Amino acid sequence: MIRDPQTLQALLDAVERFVRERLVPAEAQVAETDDIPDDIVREMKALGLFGLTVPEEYGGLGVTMEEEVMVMLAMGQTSPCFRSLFGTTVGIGSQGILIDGTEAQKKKYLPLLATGELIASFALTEPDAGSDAASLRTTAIREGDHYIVNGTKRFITNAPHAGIFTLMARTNPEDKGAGGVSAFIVEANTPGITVGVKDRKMGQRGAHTADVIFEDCKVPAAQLIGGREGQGFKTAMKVLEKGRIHIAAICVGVAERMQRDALNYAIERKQFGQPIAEFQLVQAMLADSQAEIYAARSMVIDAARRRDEGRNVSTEASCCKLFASEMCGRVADRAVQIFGGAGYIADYGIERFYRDVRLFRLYEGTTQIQQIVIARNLVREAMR
Ligand code: COS
Repeated sequence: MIRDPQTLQALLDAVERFVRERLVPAEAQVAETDDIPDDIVREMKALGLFGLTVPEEYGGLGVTMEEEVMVMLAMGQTSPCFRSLFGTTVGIGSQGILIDGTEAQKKKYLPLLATGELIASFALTEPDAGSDAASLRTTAIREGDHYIVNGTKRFITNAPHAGIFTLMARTNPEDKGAGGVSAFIVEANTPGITVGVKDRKMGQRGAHTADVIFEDCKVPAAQLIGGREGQGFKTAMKVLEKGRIHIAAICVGVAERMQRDALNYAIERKQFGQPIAEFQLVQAMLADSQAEIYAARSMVIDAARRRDEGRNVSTEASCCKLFASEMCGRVADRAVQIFGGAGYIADYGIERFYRDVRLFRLYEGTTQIQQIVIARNLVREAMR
C-alpha cells in the first residue's frame, strides 16, 4: 500500500542518490577492508534507513510492506552488505518487538532502533539447530524475576554491532518442540554474553556475523517478548515470513544491478569485430535474466500488497524468497558468463556479486525450507 506517493518518491529519490553517489563508489573499499566507513553509517542513520519499519509514533518512518519493498529494490542496486547493516534492525531483529512486544517494550526500544542508536540482531540459529529451528537448545530458566540463559547462537548477523538481541530460547525444557520456545529482548551488554570472532565468509564482506555465547546470563523477566512464555517460535516464524519478502526484494534489486553491468559490458566488449551484445547467444542470456527479474519483481510487489491488505502471505512470502533468490543466482551466473574471463577477475566487480548473492538461497530459510512451507500450506488448505 502506498500511502503518500510524493513522500515515498522523495524517500526513494534520496535512497537512489545515496546508493549512486556514496555506496557504489565505496563498494570495492568495503570489500577490501571488510568495514563500512563511519561517515556512510552516519548518512544511513540521517536518511532514516534504520527506522524504516518503526511506526511514526515511535520515531520511525512507518513504511508499509509495499513501501519497504520499493526502498529495498533501490538499496539492492549496490553491494548487499550495506543493506545488511540496517536490515536486521529494520527486519528480523526488531519485528518481534513490533509484532508481539508489550507496549512498554515498544516504547523502550523502538525509538532507539529507529535512530540507529541501537542495532538489533536476531538470534535463532544454533550449532545444531538451523533449518529445524524448533529444536533449539539454548535455555532460559526462570529464577525469581529473571531468566538464566545458557547456550550458543551461530551465524548471527550484526552480532558484533548489536545493542540488543531478539533471542529465541527454551523456557520449558520438558517441551522439546516449538511450544517450549520463548522470545526475549536481551541487551548486548548484559553480563554473561560473549560475541565470538567475526566469521570468515564467502562474500558480503562489510557485513559481519559471529557466534553469541550465553553463560548464566541473567535476563530480567520483563524482557520476555509479549510477557508470555511459549510464543517465541511463532514470533520467529512471523518475523521470518515478513523478512522473506524483504530479502526477495533485495534479490531483485541486486539482480537488476548485475544485469545492468552485464548489459553495459556486452555493449562495450567487442569480439569477432562487433559488440558481444549483438550476438544472439549473449542476447539469450540477457533476455532470460530480464524475464526472470521482471517475474520476481512482480511477485514481490504483489506479495507486499497482499500483506498490507492483512491477508495471510505465508505461501506467497516463501514463493518470493524461493524464486527471487534462485533467480538472483542464475542472473549472477549469466552475468559472469557474459563478462567472460573478466567475470572471474576481482577488478571487474561481478565476481564479488556472484559470491555475495550465494547467501540469499541460504539465510532466512533455505530454498528447501521455502519449498516445505509452500507445499505444507497447499496440502493443509486442500485437506481442509
Ligand atoms: N506465522 C505464525 N505462526 C506460524 C508460522 C507463521 N508464518 N509458521 C508456523 N507457525 C506456527 C504453527 O502454526 C505452529 O503453531 P501450533 O503449534 O499452534 O499449530 C508452530 O508455529 C510450529 O509450526 P510448525 O509445526 O510448522 O513447526 P516446524 O518445527 O515443523 O517447522 C519450519 C517449520 C521448517 C517451516 C521452520 O522450522 C522454519 O521456518 N525453519 C527455517 C528457519 C529459518 O528460516 N532459519 C533462518 C534463521 S534466521 S537467518
